[in-house]
Amino acid sequence: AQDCKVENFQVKQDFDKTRYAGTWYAVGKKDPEGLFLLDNVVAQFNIEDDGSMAATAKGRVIILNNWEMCAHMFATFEESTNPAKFRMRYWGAASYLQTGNDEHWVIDTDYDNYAVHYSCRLLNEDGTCLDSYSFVFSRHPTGLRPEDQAIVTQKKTELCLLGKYRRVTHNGFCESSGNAEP
Ligand code: DAO
Repeated sequence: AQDCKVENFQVKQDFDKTRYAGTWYAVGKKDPEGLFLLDNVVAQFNIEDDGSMAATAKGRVIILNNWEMCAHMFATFEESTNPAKFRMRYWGAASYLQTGNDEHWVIDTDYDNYAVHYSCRLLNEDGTCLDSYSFVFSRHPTGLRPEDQAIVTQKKTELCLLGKYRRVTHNGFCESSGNAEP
């Protein structure tokens, strides 16, 4: 059944944050209102000494209408009763970057190749999502393996977001030195 109600979205069963740790390349993204991260998005998930999950991320952004830079972002994750549903507090290395506190759900992952993330920022009265964003992550900067693409398409469908994603390119913008960054 496909009622698009956020509370009915299935997330990864028995999510294991230890296996999730490490580098993930965003290869697809459904943007929220007022999108922030454009492309070259790479996230590094870590398990802290206290067992909590944290992340650093880089990505190309445009701030103040016209200034392009590589944003360095930090995030901490608050656990809930569901191991795949976190609350993510995030902020930038520089004060003019975006800060926020979003849902962070791991919809599906095989830990070794692909992951589908989802965040609803605002619900409609009927329980569907008014403002969401979602990342498709790959362990491989080149993209998803063909065998993972069908699974990811199925998950996009279950999130009622099929056709709303764009490809996230990686052209080394955040790897080369000399970018404007704090
Ligand atoms: O790009 O519009 C957007 C939404 C993304 C919010 C910024 C997230 C920064 C931290 C990312 C951690 C790993 C997902």
